[in-house]
Amino acid sequence: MTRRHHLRTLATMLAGMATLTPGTAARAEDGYRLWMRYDAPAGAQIDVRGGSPTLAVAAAELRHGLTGDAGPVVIAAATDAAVAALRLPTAELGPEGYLVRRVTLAGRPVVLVTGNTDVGVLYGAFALLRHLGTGGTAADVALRSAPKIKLRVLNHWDNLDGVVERGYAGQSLWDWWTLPDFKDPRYADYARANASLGINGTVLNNVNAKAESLTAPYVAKAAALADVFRPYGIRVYLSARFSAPIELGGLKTADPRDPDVAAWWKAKADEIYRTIPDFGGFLVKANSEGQPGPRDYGATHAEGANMLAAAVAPHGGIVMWRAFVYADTDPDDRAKQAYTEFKPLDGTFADNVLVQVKNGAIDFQPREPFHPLFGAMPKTPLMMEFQITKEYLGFATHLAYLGPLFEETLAADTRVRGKGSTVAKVVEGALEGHTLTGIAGVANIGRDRDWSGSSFNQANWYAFGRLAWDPALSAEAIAREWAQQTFGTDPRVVEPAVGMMMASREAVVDYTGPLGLAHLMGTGHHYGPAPWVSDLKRPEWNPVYYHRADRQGIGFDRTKTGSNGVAQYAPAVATLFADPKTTPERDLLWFHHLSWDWKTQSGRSLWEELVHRYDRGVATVADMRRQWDGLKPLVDAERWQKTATYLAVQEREARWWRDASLAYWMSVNGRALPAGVAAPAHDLEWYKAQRFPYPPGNPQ
Ligand code: GCV
Repeated sequence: MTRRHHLRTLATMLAGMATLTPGTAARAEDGYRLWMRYDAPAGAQIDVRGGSPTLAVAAAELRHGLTGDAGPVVIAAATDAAVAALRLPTAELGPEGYLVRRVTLAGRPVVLVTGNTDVGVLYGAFALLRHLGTGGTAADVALRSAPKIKLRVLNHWDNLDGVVERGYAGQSLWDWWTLPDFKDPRYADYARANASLGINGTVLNNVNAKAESLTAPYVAKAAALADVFRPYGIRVYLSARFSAPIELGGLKTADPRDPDVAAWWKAKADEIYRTIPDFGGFLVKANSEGQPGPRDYGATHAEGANMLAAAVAPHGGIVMWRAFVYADTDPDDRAKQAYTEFKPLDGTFADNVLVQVKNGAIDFQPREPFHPLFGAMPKTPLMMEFQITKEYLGFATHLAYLGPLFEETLAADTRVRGKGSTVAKVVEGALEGHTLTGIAGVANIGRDRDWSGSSFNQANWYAFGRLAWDPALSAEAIAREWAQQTFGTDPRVVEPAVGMMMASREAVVDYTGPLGLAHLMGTGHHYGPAPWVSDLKRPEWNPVYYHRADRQGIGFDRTKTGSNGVAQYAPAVATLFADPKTTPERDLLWFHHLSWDWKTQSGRSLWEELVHRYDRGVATVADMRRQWDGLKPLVDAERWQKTATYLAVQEREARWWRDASLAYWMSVNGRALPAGVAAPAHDLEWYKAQRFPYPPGNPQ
């Protein structure tokens, strides 16, 4: 880093820390402080050994969050002479791990926070605060951890005009207009929150990218953000529009095999690195949903990715190349297309390319089986892409804790190298020995005062970060530690909150698309139910493409008699998915088209089971509401009220999903509802007639 950068970083950091000023006065509980609600009076003794901006922010964080009761705390890298003399087992911590424990330093008992780098120390400081915020004490502290995945990255689908694609928490956090001059103090608080989880990268702009984000003025704006984030160990990345050499460079082509195109990207990369010396690299959505890409020129995705990779390689940069592709020209099952296109390219990507794969093969549905590409490209680092923002799970208003969704995917067994070949091991690189590894989450962050649109949405940001650090953590344990830090450690609040969270995602699955149904939402905005839609231009945009319901049955046949999508999984998994009797019931209609009379595990017919699950989903939300009502005396008024109001919206909308779906299924199968089941509130035509102009997150 140049001296100029160093000074700029320090200045930015100090400006940002204005918002960190500790205070004991009562604060509005508006959610701004996220899970970092430090109310500690001053008095902590923090001894910082070293003078980097990163150690300075670590010390500021501890001064802010610790009471004097913690006793003296020393923060220092393991290379510090006094720390090195202790001969602690720091070697296995790697470049980002931490060790926090009681030691005697220069004859004085202290809590030592250390790591091999200053960023490791910073993560240790946050781990200490988490330990104390979840009921631990300084007396018993003994923490040690290192991240299992190297790149832990947020993807912001933020447009340069401030609109966030699929964003439900207000405008983009990045005020591109006032950058680079004005560095909103929120940028530093954003960095603090991410660093507290170990998130170490952020892609600032939408994958549906504009070429302008690569122009000098916008690179300068990105550089200003990079300066704020740097002390927190966070690198900045940009989404690159593949046709930028044409749009910005005046070239006639963006063909990756054209030397002028390669030279343009190389010069562009050099220019970016002059401004942002630790720039992370590019994220690319190519030949997907209308975006330009190498296929426009008959070149492969690997040729496109490698050309960009060569441009950033001299600077240590990487390329994250998305595998989210499906084409209107390809009549094959949409769920098969990414595998068909990418698997043959295994082994042809440059060393600094990761292929970024969504958790499932369609598109972030409330439930999808794991993507068949995981395990299928052993020679290529596959980066997981989760969606933290709830495009298909009720936007910001529905309470849906995504920890169980993330956990379910990471724990899924690909069986490619025998039992235990989990998706997590693929992503960690453990299965095939990759050292370049990554995980991305599409951010749910905006300019709303509470960052994520609701208190409970913050838990999804939190859970993503914690699982990115360690995919083996349990979703429930993460929910508990989040709730303790967010609402306080009183078990009368924490336990019901955790219970609500753990039931919530399954409830959304139940009331939107039980038993493996998916993609049944409204067109474009993706708000609310519309399983009847069948008139959109591309077949795979229509919900009827996915459910295939008729008078006899329902579901997408992905076995040999259908698209044979099951064959994309390893044989041991394919065999299970090929038979409806061995397919997990949660994925039944994803893989099979079955009679409405098919007997499910409960003994109910498929039709009765569907109805049962829709009702169960609505009932779970009603129960969540009751539980939250009971917490009124124990939660601050502001956060309690907003959550209560949102839960009421969720219950109303869960009923709407259930009623509209059942009305439609009955119109298709001609069946009556089982005895005692409530009829939909309206007839099908009423549901079909609903219109929703200007919903959030859907750029017009
Ligand atoms: C950024 C889905 C979303 C799009 C998104 C796309 C993607 O189709 O609806 O808004 O575009 O996924 O992941 O590229």
